[in-house]
Amino acid sequence: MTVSDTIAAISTPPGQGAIALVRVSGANAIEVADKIFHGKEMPSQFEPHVQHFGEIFGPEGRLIDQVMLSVHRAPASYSGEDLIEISCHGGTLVSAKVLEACLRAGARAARAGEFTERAFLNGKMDLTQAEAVIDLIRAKTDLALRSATEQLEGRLGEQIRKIRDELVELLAHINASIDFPDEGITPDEGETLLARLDSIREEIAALLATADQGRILREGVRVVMYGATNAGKSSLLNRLLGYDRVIVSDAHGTTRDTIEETVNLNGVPIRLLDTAGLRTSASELEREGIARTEKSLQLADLRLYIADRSTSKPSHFQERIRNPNEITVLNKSDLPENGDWKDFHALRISCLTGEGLPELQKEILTRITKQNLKPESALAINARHRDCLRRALESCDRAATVQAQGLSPEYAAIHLHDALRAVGEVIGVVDVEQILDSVFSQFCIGK
Ligand SMILES: Nc1nc2c(ncn2[C@@H]2O[C@H](COP(=O)(O)OP(=O)(O)OP(=O)(O)O)[C@@H](O)[C@H]2O)c(=O)[nH]1
Ligand SMILES: [Mg+2]
Repeated sequence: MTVSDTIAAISTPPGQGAIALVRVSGANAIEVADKIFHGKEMPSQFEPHVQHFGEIFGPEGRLIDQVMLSVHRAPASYSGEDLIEISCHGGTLVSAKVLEACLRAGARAARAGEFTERAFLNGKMDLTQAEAVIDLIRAKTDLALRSATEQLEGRLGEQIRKIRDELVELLAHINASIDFPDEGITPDEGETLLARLDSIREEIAALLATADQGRILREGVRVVMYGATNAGKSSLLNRLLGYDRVIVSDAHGTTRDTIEETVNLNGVPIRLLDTAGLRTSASELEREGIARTEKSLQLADLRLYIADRSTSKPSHFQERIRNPNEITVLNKSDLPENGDWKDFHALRISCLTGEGLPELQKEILTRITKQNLKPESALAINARHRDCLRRALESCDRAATVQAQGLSPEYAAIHLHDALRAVGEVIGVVDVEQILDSVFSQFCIGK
């Protein structure tokens, strides 16, 4: 596949900064640079990857800025095409004028993610690596960053290619037995074929099992704090965040809406939700808040039930505590304990003094890690990969069923072709056009 036109964009975020970067990529990129750059040499004569000082001139020959410009020749560039990078001064207007000069000299404005899309189309990276670029940009914690870096290095792509190769080989055996039944070739059949298929299914299932980890690293773990009014939920949010994000007061029903903030616990992004306190005699407004609390509880990965230990224990409380996805927290340990809580097994904290907070943070991490986070394995698929791999697994299952039923191998072959297509979608080797848009539209312009 070849892409002919030349694109340009400001690659640095909008706003003021010391430097802004304008990128131009495509067959005419160097020609564009020659037109607008004035220095000791023409960009077309530059040694690749070396920055050169010069001036950028606009259409009427007016000086726009003093810049550093480097030329990266195809295929040794990020996009795999001729690529120009212009570092100009970081004002919003300056970079916009430099971009405009590039556009007037023959480039067109790039769409979001188009530089990375070209890198993919030019074979510089597979689709999982392109997606890793987005993850890298969005990563909020070290662990998420490590996962993105490994994916960018191609670890996921490698695994997928291995599964593809095995499927291709399996299909080859089946086709051989269909096409040349009497030629003296002895392709794998029956049990041997099923055993091969089984091992492929296991590999796909193992990758699918990393989906939860992927979601957590990309989106964070949803931890919802709930409980009676005035228990100290909002105080705990502020404490864990380290600043006064939400209003705290001794009035019951202070928080009316759900409020979300992200905190970083040992590299795991935690999306902490503060909710409206639960009570029955409430205004309509407050009832809406409570309805939202209940909705967010349904989506929680982990719940923190917060109770005020200086008040009596609510009825029906006992049943809740055995849930592995729930931690019971008794707040206000600086106050005398109500007799109801005597010998009650729960984490005791004080948002006032900070007592018990490190233990609570540790417990949150333990619960999450037990569920589905394996910090030692950074491989983690995203929702799109999961969708492809699920379909692949289903097709493999169908192939196994028809094979086990002793039906003609053509039937298994049909399902295996489906599986092959679904696995290929992960790295972008089939139905490329269709999936490209959805992947690259998430990028920023200039990446
Ligand atoms: N003594 C003491 N007071 C606390 C502690 N934590 C919170 N408080 C007080 O308890 C009151 C209620 O705290 P909030 O954090 O607003 O409680 P909440 O659970 O968010 O309440 P609602 O939003 O009404 O559901 C405030 O006056 C806090 O200052 C604590 O550990 N010790
Ligand atoms: Mg509150």
